[in-house]
Amino acid sequence: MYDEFDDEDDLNGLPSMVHNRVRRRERARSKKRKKTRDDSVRASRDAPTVGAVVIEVGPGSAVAVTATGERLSCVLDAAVRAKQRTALAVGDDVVVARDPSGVDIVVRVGPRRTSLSRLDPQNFHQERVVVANVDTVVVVGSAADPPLRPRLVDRYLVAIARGGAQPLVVVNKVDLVDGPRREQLAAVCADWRAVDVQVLFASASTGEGIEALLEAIDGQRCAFVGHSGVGKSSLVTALGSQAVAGSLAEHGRGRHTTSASMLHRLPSGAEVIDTPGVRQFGLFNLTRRELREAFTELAALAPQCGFADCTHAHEQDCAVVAAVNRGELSTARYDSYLRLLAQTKE
Ligand SMILES: Nc1nc2c(ncn2[C@@H]2O[C@H](COP(=O)(O)OP(=O)(O)O)[C@@H](O)[C@H]2O)c(=O)[nH]1
Ligand SMILES: [Mg+2]
Ligand SMILES: [Zn+2]
Repeated sequence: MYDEFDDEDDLNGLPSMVHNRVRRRERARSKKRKKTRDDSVRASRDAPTVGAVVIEVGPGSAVAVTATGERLSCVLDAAVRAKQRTALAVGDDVVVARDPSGVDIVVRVGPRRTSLSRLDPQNFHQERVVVANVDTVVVVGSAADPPLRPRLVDRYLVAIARGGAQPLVVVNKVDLVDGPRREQLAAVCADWRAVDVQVLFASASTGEGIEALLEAIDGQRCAFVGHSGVGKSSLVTALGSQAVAGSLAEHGRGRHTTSASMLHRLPSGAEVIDTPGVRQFGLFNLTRRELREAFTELAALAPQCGFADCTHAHEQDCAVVAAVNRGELSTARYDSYLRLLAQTKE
């Protein structure tokens, strides 16, 4: 379960200092939570309700926007709060009760079209939904500083396939690399293009690729995900997003590091959810079937394998292994597959 870190060498064990800091923060947060839990929020029965979309989530709270553009700072009903990590995410359609006391309360979360979820990095038995109801998940990597992590991209692609959204890979910071390095990166990206995943090269600094990115997400709601420091927030800004005023982020949190996912509306009409950078991205309860379905290039060969339930790992007469050996399948993708296979349940 721990080898989800794979090629992220620098992340192989978070330094304990960071761990402790995270724990201290969590403890402080849960104390705060306890304080508010007792005056348990319940909307009075006759409170009028309104539909809204969640644009930001905090501990026990959320900001949601109604169809008419009204921004509501909400608290969460006890039932929603109890399962907050899976029950509520940016992009969720919610019903907000407007209590006569002046408090807005999220009382229901609507069904999801799509979602993206991961293992909770603090608790490997817990799923955490990152975003809901997005059309496209944009997996951002960088050409350098930090270097591209193809195995992390592969894990995201599996998570996206499970959640039902479309994937798009963006390699940002191409201004930092020269021609030959660019060609190497293009060769790495060919693996994804070969399985029909669109890949764009971009630079939030020079503006390269920004038009193409705007076009690719035109009219959609999308989420930007990826490792910290790859330039997700910079890309969102380059796409023309104005900082969202009056949001949770203004209250005592850092401005330069994205600490919570937040939905922005672009001048083009597209909606973009900027998410905090991750250090790790693990898959929650991945099944072999989901894994097979996500690696479409392997699935296409499976009918030619000797065993109907071939896992393409150690079996005799495996068409996938044969294709890898002949150089017809990417060894990098096959390696990602094997690493994930080792983490599946059955
Ligand atoms: N050279 C270069 N630097 C960039 C580019 N995009 C972002 N950066 C820098 O990379 C750092 C991290 O960017 P940020 O947007 O905060 O990354 P995030 O953590 O993914 O949101 C910042 O110092 C940015 O100025 C780019 O296209 N080229
Ligand atoms: Mg950011
Ligand atoms: Zn096989």
